[in-house]
Amino acid sequence: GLSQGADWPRAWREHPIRASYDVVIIGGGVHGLATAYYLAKNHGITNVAVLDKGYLGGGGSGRNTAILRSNYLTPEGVRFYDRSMQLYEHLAADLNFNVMFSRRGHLTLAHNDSSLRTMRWRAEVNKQQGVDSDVIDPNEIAKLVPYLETSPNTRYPILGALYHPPGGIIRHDAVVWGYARGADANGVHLHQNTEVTGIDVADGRVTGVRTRRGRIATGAVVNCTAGWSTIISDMAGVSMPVTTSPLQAAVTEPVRPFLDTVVVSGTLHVYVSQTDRGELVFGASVDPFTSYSMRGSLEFVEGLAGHVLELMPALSKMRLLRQWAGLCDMTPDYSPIMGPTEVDGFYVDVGWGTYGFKAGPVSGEAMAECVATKRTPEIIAAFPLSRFDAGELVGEKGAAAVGH
Ligand code: PYC
Repeated sequence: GLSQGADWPRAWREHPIRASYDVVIIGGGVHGLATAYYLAKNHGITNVAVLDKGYLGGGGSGRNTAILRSNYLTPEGVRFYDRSMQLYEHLAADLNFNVMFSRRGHLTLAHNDSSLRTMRWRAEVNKQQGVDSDVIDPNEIAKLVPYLETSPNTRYPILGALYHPPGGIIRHDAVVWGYARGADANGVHLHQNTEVTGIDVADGRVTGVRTRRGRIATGAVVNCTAGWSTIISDMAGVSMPVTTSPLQAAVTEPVRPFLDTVVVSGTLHVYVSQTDRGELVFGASVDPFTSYSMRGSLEFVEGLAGHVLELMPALSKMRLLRQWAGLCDMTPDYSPIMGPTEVDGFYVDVGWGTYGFKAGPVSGEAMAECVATKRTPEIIAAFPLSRFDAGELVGEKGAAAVGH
């Protein structure tokens, strides 16, 4: 079967590395590729290179659980993620690539009074920003997810849920491939296996990037990495309040479709959705330690299985097929760090915690505008690095899918 595709054209090309580029983007995940795509498409800046030390989409973009939503806690967060949802909605048409966007509703369960209060708070903030989101009761939840254990006699009874109808899932690899293909078609160079080893700064300005394949002269560098974001920023002499923790996930064998919403339980530290192929995709909270390790653990699957069965006892016979981990760069307020830095020409789009994938399109659009116009767009104005010194935090911990 696969040999039938032998003559298919490559989705993107390989080029020799140029001696200089107008913009060098470090990190070939959805953020880096989207930034390159919008630089070319929206601003006509095409002398752009995206560098990745591995392969495109091999980091967080290929390791997340592909959930999309905009039901955040702060007005700044809600507006930002809602713009991403709008871009995701039209992404297949924009990129002429099937990204399999599936809008199916997103439920965040509340098992105690304090989570119910936070859900009500989020619902009100969401509605004020025009985002469809409301608190519903266990009867309504049971209608949406018949296999969920909604009886009041369980260890963690479900008291209600934040229901966000626009939420859903998408094929995360397709998003990466679509942006890569679109960026390539617009003239951007994509360099895989090109690890960055240094960033040259002279008189407070970026002058170039050193890689294992040689030096590139440039006046603009965008750090779109996750996991290694502090290491890259340190190369430019910019330090950031970020710690890195693994987040583990797992997928089951495929079964007939029975779950057509995304279900999240913060108390039980689990979220689950069913893919179009029928697999159940599970995730949890970040591991309780900092590490660059992307190894899965038995402890994680044991905890996950126990928690999933509290929610859906009918799944007890299902078999897990795979588990994996990705790296999450956590900031003190659980919001990203975006925009220019004290080094002229060095921009950051980092610190995504567990929210990075869903922000890919809006981040790319905003970072491209920031680099092209040298002005910070309004939609990311709340997320500068300087906010930690100024004490102007944008607290989004209460909108985390699960407790961290
Ligand atoms: O914030 O929706 C979320 C999420 C899902 C998986 C990790 N974070």
